[in-house]
Amino acid sequence: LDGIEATEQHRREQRRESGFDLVALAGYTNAGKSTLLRRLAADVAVDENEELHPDLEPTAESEDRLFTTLGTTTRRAAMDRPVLVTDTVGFIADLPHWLVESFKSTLDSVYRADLVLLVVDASESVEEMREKLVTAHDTLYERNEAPIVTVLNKTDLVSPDDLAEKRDALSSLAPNPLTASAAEADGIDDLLDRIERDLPDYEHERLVLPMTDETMSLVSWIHDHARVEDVSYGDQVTVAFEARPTVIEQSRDRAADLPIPESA
Ligand SMILES: Nc1nc2c(ncn2[C@@H]2O[C@H](COP(=O)(O)OP(=O)(O)OP(=O)(O)O)[C@@H](O)[C@H]2O)c(=O)[nH]1
Ligand SMILES: [Mg+2]
Repeated sequence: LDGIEATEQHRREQRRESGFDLVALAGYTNAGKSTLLRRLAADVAVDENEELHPDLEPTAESEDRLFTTLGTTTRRAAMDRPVLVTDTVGFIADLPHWLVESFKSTLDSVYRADLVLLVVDASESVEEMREKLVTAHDTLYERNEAPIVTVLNKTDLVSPDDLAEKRDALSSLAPNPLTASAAEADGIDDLLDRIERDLPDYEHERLVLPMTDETMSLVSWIHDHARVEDVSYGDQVTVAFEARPTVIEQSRDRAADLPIPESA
């Protein structure tokens, strides 16, 4: 698993540097994430490493299915802004306690996403939906500040009245949700618009750093979290980059914490 994780992390970093925003699909198993991904995707697959699990049947038992999307599928979204959408492992209700931590470690792409689409099966009862939303939020907020957009999927299975009722009942957990039917390709354009609108805007920053040992680790942190435009080394290190506002704030804090070299 470590190997897969390292490779995927490397790939994500390359994509981020080449200017892509990362959107992750999260939610319980069977919510419709993979179906939705196919609807959101531009025609060309960025990569599909499904060959990692060539022997898994779609009907495989849930223990196997936990890992079916571990070799994740990532596709470019069908929109002008360069956005990649990544499918993830579905949460499983009543996951045994001992499995929870290893499950969370498979959510790396969610934790690094710029925006999370939390997909919920709207044909389930309000109680079920509520419980799943609460658990999903707990897991997501633990490690990521990215905006979460809730998608009530499978609207083709729910009457308009029922749907309105469910929206109301869940409004505090899922304010402003989107509704979609991935199966019938309904609501997809609205979803793409919303992604475009809710992705945090990037801001420019230029940091001038003292040349110390710790500086290099800050520069590599910036590489991991931002789109680096230019780095120049002299008596000082200058880094110009674009990043989300929270990343810029963090980079400034880290820069302020750098030790000042004695010769300065
Ligand atoms: N009626 C209906 N069925 C849907 C819709 N979206 C997905 N499905 C069906 O729901 C089932 C699960 O869909 P997937 O896209 O595989 O769900 P998933 O969230 O990727 O599930 P995991 O990979 O197990 O986490 C499939 O049988 C889909 O055909 C929808 O909008 N309406
Ligand atoms: Mg899936």
